[in-house]
Amino acid sequence: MCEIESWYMDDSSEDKRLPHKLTPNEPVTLEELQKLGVFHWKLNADIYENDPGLQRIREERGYTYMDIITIHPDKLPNYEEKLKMFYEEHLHLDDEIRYILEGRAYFDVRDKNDRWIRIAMTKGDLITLPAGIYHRFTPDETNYTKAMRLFVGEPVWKAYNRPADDFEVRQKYVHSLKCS
Ligand code: KMT
Ligand code: NI
Repeated sequence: MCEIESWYMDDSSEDKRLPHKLTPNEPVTLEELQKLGVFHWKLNADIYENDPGLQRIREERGYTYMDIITIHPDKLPNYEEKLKMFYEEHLHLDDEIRYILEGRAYFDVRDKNDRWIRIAMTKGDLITLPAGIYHRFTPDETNYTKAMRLFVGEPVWKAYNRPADDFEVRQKYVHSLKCS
């Protein structure tokens, strides 16, 4: 019940906002995501402004920074351009931490064998993607997400598109997979 739904993607070039499940569907468990360094919490997004559960996670993990981004054609300046950037396969030097307050969206991450896993994020899902993991983001067919962005200290949004295999953060991440 508290699991987020995730699955291996097909490789059709159809609209990225569609689910892209394989036939038959090949689900991915939370344990498999954890082995990739992806962690998930389910929170009550209705009380995000005053939620002791969220507060505890922020304190434990040092998420001092937060802001809120609304991903909708009328709300996000340069919407199409940004979506294109978000869907380019990339990595960051720091963890990417997102908490869905309203709506839905997909995060795609690469597994150990370089296959795409699609993670369906809905209201109340908080996820952390580790520094160095290749990933991308897209709205789903509803085209609406309001998400909290969290960060340890001053945020750095810079994305490095693949290939970034020589980056120290990438090598560290790849090494960490061998030990998990
Ligand atoms: C990223 O770097 O992948 C993003 O910021 C995704 C959009 S924020 C919900
Ligand atoms: Ni990213």
